[in-house]
Amino acid sequence: MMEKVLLSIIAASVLCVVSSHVQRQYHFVYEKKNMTEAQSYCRDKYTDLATIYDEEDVKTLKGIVDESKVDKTAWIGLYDDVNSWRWSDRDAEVEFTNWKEGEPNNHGSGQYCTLMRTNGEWNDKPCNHRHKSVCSNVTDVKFILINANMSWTEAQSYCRANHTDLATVRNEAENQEVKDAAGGEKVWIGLFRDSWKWSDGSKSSFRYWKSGEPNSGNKACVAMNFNHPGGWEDHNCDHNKTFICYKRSNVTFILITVPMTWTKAQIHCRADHTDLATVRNEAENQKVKDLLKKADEQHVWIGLFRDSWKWSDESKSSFRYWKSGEPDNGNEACVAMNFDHPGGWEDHNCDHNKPFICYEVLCVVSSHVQRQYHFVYEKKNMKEAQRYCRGEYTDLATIDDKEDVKTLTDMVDLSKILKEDDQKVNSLFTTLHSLKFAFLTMTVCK
Ligand SMILES: *[C@@H]1O[C@H](CO)[C@@H](O)[C@H](O)[C@H]1NC(C)=O
Ligand SMILES: *[C@@H]1O[C@H](CO)[C@@H](O)[C@H](O)[C@H]1NC(C)=O
Ligand SMILES: *[C@@H]1O[C@H](CO)[C@@H](O)[C@H](O)[C@H]1NC(C)=O
Ligand SMILES: *[C@@H]1O[C@H](CO)[C@@H](O)[C@H](O)[C@H]1NC(C)=O
Ligand SMILES: *[C@@H]1O[C@H](CO)[C@@H](O)[C@H](O)[C@H]1NC(C)=O
Ligand SMILES: *[C@@H]1O[C@H](CO)[C@@H](O)[C@H](O)[C@H]1NC(C)=O
Ligand SMILES: [Ca+2]
Ligand SMILES: [Ca+2]
Repeated sequence: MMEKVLLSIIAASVLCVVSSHVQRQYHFVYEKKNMTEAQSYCRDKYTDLATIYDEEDVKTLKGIVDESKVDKTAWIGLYDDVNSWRWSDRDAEVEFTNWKEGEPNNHGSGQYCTLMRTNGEWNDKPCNHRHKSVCSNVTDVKFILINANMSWTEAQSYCRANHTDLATVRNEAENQEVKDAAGGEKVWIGLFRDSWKWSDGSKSSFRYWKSGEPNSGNKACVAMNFNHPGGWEDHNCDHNKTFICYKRSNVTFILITVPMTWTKAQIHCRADHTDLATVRNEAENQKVKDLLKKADEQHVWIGLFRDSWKWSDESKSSFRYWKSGEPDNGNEACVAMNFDHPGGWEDHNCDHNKPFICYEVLCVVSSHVQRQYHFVYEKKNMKEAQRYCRGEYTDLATIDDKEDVKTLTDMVDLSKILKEDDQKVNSLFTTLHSLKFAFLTMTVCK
């Protein structure tokens, strides 16, 4: 039996089950592999490549290593995500780039920000270098030169406070506009890279670089050097090295036999245990299977899910305000607000013509976008509405919280959307679905 589920607590938290207090067991593997092979091996046999949270962990590793077998260095889970370019004002794939030949080269391993050269070509540079910058200002003139030397981060704060954000360049024409605005200066633009990451997705900000490291642009993987007591070095990912895995210790799976929806199950697990079960390898899968056999259950929820709803402007807002019983149709891929039912959301056929809401960016204060909404009472289908909003304003309305819903219900002129079928306004699109029954939960002991 299929059952619709509304996911109000969403994606970002999927990987963050593991808190820094979770006990981890480190395992050295003295067989040499390159970083990707080492990663697969750790994920298969343990949990992942080692994540390191503090000096205590470094000490633990130095204590258990067999130095005669490591040949000085061993991979840990840290790596430089060299392809993670993003614009300051949006969280979306970067489409247009204008790199100088040979760039981005991450020279010296510390180049995470983008400088437009005087000829309009781009180069990655260390973010703490001081340059002039170009902001975008969506309310007035498009691009504005800031004629003071600042680090990239200072320039970003300046642009967000006084304009919209550092300049986003979406095509050749905009590149020319920014170059013109720069008036012959080298300038920061909004492109930056989210650089060092842990293989298991955890957020440890602990670093233990050997002095002078990281030091080379094309070396994106990290090894601990046990000759230099545990200091970290960047190395080529294709080198074969011994490596360190960790195992999240003592994960206990608990079977709950009370039937609930997936969302209710998730809330229950987060309240009483750690989260819905994450099944990371064959061994854990077997543990789950054994539990099911014992309890004579055939279907259980686990923590994996898909949230396929996306906002037109690709922003990541996880706020949902479905009317109860909605979304209720797999073929209805667009979302309308129903102002009869104050602001509740319904899924609708994207081809229907409805009035709609656009927004434009007023300003961005520390990544919170302030929007001005505009109701358009002329009826269009979703694609046409999207085209219209992108032409006249920024995009179809994105709604971040209840405050926004209230703003919209206060603003709407109901007399202009008279007929029953018109009391809805387009804004986002796509489908989600799921299963049911008992579920598993997971505890991670300290
Ligand atoms: C900015 O830095 C450049 C190069 O370091 C320097 O020549 C210039 O005078 C500085 N400009 C301002 C406005 O401080
Ligand atoms: C905004 O601009 C003013 C005037 O140029 C400047 O003094 C202020 O520091 C800027 N704000 C930020 C946060 O940089
Ligand atoms: C840029 O935008 C801000 C509001 O975000 C506005 O106050 C300012 O006057 C605009 N124009 C210029 C030329 O700075
Ligand atoms: C690691 O080795 C495998 C197989 O030998 C190869 O396919 C992969 O590209 C290598 N990875 C890196 C990062 O060099
Ligand atoms: C790493 O080891 C594999 C075989 O295990 C080998 O094919 C490969 O050439 C080695 N790579 C390097 C860079 O030594
Ligand atoms: C795992 O947890 C159980 C009880 O929760 C405890 O008895 C056992 O000692 C733990 N094992 C390890 C390896 O920490
Ligand atoms: Ca560079
Ligand atoms: Ca290095």
